[in-house]
Amino acid sequence: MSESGRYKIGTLSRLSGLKPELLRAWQRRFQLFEPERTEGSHRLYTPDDLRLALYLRDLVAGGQSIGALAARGRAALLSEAQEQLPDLDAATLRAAPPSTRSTDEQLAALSAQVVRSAVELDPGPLAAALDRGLDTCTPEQFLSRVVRPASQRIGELWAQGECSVAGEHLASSMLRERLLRLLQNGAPPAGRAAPEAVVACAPDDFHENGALMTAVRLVGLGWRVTWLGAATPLADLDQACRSRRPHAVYVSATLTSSFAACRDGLLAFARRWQGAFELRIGGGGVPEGDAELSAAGAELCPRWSPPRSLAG
Ligand code: B12
Repeated sequence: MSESGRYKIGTLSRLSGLKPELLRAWQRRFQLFEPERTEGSHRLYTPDDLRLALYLRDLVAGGQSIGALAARGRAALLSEAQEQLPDLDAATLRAAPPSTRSTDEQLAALSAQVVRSAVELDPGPLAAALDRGLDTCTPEQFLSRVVRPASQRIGELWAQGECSVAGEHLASSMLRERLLRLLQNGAPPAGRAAPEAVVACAPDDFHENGALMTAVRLVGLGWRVTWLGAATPLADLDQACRSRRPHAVYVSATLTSSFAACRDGLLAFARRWQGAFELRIGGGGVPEGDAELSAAGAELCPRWSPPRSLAG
C-alpha cells in the first residue's frame, strides 16, 4: 500500500487473491473499479476498490456470474461491500484469504453445486453454477467437466433414490437451455458456407442432452447443425436428409431399449443413404459393434467422435 492508502494492481491482487489479469478484465469489461492515475500514468486502486474486489471474489466463488453482478452497477455493489466489510483491517484481510483453487477444482466445484442444487431442488444456485461455468470455461470444459459429470452423478443418485425425479428434471431442463444457447451462439452466420450436419435422438428416446452436446461440438468445429431434437421418427429423419442434403448425420440413442427398437429401421436408413453422408450412431445405448450396420457404412460410437471429412 502507498502512504496515501492506494494500491498498485499487484498489491490489490495479493490482498484480494484475484489475478491481475482478472482484475484488469473486470475493469475493462465492466468498469467496476475507479483507480486514480499517478503522474506516471500508473493506476492506484482505492480501499473501496479492494472492498469491492473482496466482496465480488466471494460472490463469484459462491457461484454467481460476474456479468450478472456487474449489471447491478458499481454503486449498488459498493454499498453492499461497505456494509459487509466496513473496516479493512488486518483481521478482515486474514478472514478473507486469497482463493487458491485450481481450474480443475473450480470445475469440480461447479459440477458438485449443480448436483447439490438438483438434490435440494434449488434453482437459484443451480443456474448460478451453470452461468458461472459458461462465463469462465471454454465450451468443451463446460461440456466435459461440468455437464457430463453432473448428469451422470444425478443419474446415479436418482437410481439410488437420493435425487427425486423433479430434481433431475430441474437440472436437465436448465442444462438443456444452456446447451441450446451454446448451439445457437456457436452457429456459423447465415449465408456463410459451412459443412452441414443433422443431429437427432433415436425414435422413442427423450434423452436430448447427450445429443445436444454432440451438436454443440459440431458447431465448435465450424459445422452448421440442423437440430431435430428428442424422439425423432425415422421418416422425419429421412425427410430432413432430403431437404438439407447433409455431409454428416448423428443419431443418438441413450437407452439400450430405444436403440434395439429402431435398429432395423436404422439399418434400412443407412443402406438407403449409403455414401451420401457420414452416418454416426452414438450414445450410451449403442452396442460395441453391429456388423450389418458397419457394412452399410454406419459408425457406432458410444462417445463423441468428430466427422472424418470437412472437419473445418
Ligand atoms: C437426464 C436423464 C433423463 C431425462 C432426459 C432429459 C434430457 N433433456 O436429456 C429424462 C427425464 C427424459 C429421462 C427419462 C428416462 N430415463 Co434417463 N437419464 C437421464 C440421466 C440422468 C442423464 C442423461 C444425460 O444427459 N447424460 C449426460 C450426457 C452428456 O451423457 P450421454 O448421454 O452419455 O452422452 C455422451 C455420449 O454418449 C455422447 N453421445 C451422445 N449421443 C451421441 C450420438 C453420437 C452420434 C455420438 C458420436 C456421440 C453421442 O456424447 C455425450 C457427451 O460425451 C441418465 C444418467 C446417465 N448416466 O447418463 C439417465 C438414464 C440415461 N436414464 C435411464 C432411464 C432408465 C430412463 C427412463 C426409462 C426412466 C423411466 N423409468 O421413465 C426414461 C426413458 C425416457 C425415454 N423414452 O427416453 C437410464 C438408462 C439405462 C439404459 N442404459 O437404458 C439412465 C442411465 C439412468 C440410470 N442410471 O439407470 N432420463
